[in-house]
Amino acid sequence: MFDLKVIEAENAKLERDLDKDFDSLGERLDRRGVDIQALVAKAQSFGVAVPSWGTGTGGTRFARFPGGGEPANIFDKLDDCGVIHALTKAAPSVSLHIPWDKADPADLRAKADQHSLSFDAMNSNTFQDQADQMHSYKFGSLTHTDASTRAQAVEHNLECIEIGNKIGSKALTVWIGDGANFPGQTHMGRQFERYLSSMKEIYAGLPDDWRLFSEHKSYEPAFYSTVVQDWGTSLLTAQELGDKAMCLVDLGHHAPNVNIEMIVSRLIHAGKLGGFHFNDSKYGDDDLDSGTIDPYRLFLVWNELVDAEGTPGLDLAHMIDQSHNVTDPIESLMVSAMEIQRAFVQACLVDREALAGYQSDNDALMASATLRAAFRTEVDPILAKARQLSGGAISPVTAFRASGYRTGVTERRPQVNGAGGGIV
Ligand code: LRH
Ligand code: MN
Ligand code: MN
Repeated sequence: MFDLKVIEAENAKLERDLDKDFDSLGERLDRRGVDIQALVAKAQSFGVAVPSWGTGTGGTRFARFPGGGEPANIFDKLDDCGVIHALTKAAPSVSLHIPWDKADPADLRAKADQHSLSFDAMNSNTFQDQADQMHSYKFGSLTHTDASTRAQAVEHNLECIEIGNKIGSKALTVWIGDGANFPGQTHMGRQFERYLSSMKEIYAGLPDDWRLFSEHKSYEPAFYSTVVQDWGTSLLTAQELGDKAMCLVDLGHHAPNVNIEMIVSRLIHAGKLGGFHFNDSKYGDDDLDSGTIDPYRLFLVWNELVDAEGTPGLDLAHMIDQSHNVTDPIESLMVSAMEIQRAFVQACLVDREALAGYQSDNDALMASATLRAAFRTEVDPILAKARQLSGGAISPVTAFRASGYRTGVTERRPQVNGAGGGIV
């Protein structure tokens, strides 16, 4: 178990410096007419869900190099998520992946309660075959040409809803790898129609207070065409299904240089933005830690979200979706949660009145400078103060390392063999 006393002990070493940094930032923000306490409250209100699958080393299709104390099952994963939240106070929920995390719902709830965690969207998996499965997804799942294979994939999604319902989740995220590797391999129109009709069956099984998220991705594992390849197809799907169907944007699921913040803006306009999978990427679906490659893009996405705050019906599910190959997953997830929180707080700093004025005056230089002024503001003391006030660690990574948690779980949990590929 994680020893919470370490937080107090580590915080005691950093408190004085934090107070000085906080006061000095407060003074500077005051000159800009910004109340630092209001920003602390904003930071404290922030939460992002941790992906259960992110707590283990992901690996690539070439290799997986597990670290010590890899979680052996969902209960270990929830223990790790508990540590992430205890230290950052920014990750109060977990997103499960079925069947990877399949377990007795009562046990899942009990373990989550132990760590004051809740469950965000459930994720179905019809992109892999499972050992006990009758029909293969090699040539597709919800869009397969064979009706029994489609029915099996629909049934799996309904089971995810059933499990989720028992543990307090309120959404199902559907991402499928269906597509084609060769021109001519599939009839793109008929394949999409099969997708819509399968999704309608899933939608019909959705409880009234649930939402169905469709997640797009441009390519991989299909390399010529993908059924739900972009936000256009995702939006068509959500519009055809009904009010409870929304689009989920995974930041890594776009071609390089795509203007993701504009996609966000369009989906908000359509009333169909449901949630995010946060991560960062350089080339494709790299699943790198949030804010490590292009923090300005993350900020620009948050700028759209903060701008749209208060839009009727806008209720976003914020989740991380990362894979960690060379870092301690707990540390990476903590840093990512804090980077996403940082982008949110920086976006709250945008002088929106001034920006609107520059936009209507066509003052491009000052409009862009207004955004950068917010992005360049060092908000570390705000984030650290928010954590401290919420009972978290001023410096989560330092406290985690001081806790000896990784050494403890390395001794307790079975050693994992690195042979074979990893989770995509
Ligand atoms: C697909 C994806 C999707 C899956 C997860 C493991 O690339 O982003 O969200 O559920 O990875
Ligand atoms: Mn994703
Ligand atoms: Mn992905």
